[in-house]
Amino acid sequence: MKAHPTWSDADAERYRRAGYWSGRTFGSYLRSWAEARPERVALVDGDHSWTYAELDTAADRLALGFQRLGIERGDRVVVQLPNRAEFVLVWFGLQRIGAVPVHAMPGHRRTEIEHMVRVSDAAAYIIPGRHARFDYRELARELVDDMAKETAGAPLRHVVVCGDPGAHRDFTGLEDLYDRTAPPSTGPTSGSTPRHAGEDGADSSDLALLLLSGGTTGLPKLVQRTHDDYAYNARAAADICALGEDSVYLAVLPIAFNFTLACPGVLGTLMSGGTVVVCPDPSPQTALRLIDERRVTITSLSPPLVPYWLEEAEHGHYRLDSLRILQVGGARLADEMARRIGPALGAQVQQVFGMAEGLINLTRLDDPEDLICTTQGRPISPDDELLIVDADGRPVTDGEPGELLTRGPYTPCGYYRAEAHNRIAFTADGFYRTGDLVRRTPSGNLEVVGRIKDQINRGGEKIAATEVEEHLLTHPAVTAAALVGAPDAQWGERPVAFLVCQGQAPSTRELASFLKQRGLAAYKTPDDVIAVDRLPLTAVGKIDKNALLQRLPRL
Ligand code: OOB
Repeated sequence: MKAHPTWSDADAERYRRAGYWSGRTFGSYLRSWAEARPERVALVDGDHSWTYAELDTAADRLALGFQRLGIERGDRVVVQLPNRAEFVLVWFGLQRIGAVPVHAMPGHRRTEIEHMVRVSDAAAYIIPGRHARFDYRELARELVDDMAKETAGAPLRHVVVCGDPGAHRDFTGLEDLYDRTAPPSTGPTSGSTPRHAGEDGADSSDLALLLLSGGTTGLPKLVQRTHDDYAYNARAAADICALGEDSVYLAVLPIAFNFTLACPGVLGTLMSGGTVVVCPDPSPQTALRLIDERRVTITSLSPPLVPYWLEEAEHGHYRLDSLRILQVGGARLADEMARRIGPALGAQVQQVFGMAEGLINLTRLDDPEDLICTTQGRPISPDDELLIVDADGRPVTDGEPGELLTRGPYTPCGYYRAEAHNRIAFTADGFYRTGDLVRRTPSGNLEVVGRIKDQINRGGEKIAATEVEEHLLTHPAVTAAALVGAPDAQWGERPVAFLVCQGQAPSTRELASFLKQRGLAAYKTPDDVIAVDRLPLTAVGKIDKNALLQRLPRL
């Protein structure tokens, strides 16, 4: 019996028969890639590189270490690593034993991590030591100690530090897990030794990873992705981008982000026999230098980074002629910005409208220029089903805007352990309600024209308004709160809090430090605070956020 809701048997059968679902796990994929091309370079990080054979061996050795810790098939492990080769090594090490990485972003803090650990009932939490002036060991320490004091629920059993565990003697260094005595892998036929344990134990319909959804109501939900669906996601995207052995993918955005990992990203590149280059920071200088030095052919960005890249490229310090595709997605790219990319970088822009929940839309490399610059692409699978509906759930006339609902071979039919929410987020016949307003153009490509979900998209980073509002309400001076997305030239939108207060309203800075104290990720902090006497309500008594948007000072 599966512990997670999934596709109907009939759909699963259809997707298998169509060849979308390969019946393979990521652990076994890596083994077969290593057999097919052992000496090719799979991964590059700074001066270090790993061939496919070395990546396979590293995954085996880490898998053994994880097993020694007591991590078993099906166990969930919260992974919060920045862009370093270790992300990829750890990810495949977990896959090899059938454990399930739960992807946290480097910017997440105590609130988000605790939520992910609790919902997934995680056996372990994997962190860097210090990174970007933040000590993740301190966060882990607090969490472990607080959870140990509780009588109900399982404690967090292990913290693994990719770096120095410091004074925390109960934490494990990733280095110590890495069993160098294990012989290099010799292929799947030697599968009786412990280092292969679990490799084939996992089933392709099992959970392969849990992704955090952008969230709309309450706390963010976890999206359950299986080996079958996620591998198809990566492969279908890789085919559309025509990836092959010569492809070199630069991972600029966090690898933990679905876009960077599998659209086609890291996994699509490895499936195609290409090379993944890890970019340690998203600054245009670092990224463009790596494109030059490593002859990068494809990379992905969120819209706010694009102008910085174009500006840096104009200096002409770098050879960028290897770059074929620049993917941009996560938030709406302005048409004008899209038009500037080709001439400035000499690369084809590809718009990507995707979601952790599944559906990915890509503009095609041979779409007319105008379509590429003005639409957000079309689905990657012939079996992605799309409905565009009005407020009553009725399909709109083609060309009219409406909410996008979707179902298909890589869009799971429910969130992890969220029965009540699933009944709202999915229709009775398993369509996911995206909350996005789209319009289908005559070409079949989609244009994202707005959103009906209560979410703020800050340049690709998603902020669930209600989650932040609940934190705001815990401030002693605040009696009512509403978070809205104000138009912003750089970020597309930025979070602004309207507060009704007793006495003096907190300043933006005070509020930022208050929310930091509460362990909320910094990107969710309101950029501005506006004190009001009361919040306007709609006819049905909900906070009228459109009316609040009208009250924003003009830019
Ligand atoms: C990606 O995934 P998430 O889960 O962080 O966010 C999904 C939401 C979408 O529902 C939509 O509201 C928005 O982000 N979005 C876009 C967009 N791409 C995503 N809105 C307008 N234009 C676009 N191009 O953001 C994601 C996942 C995989 C690939 C790319 C992006």
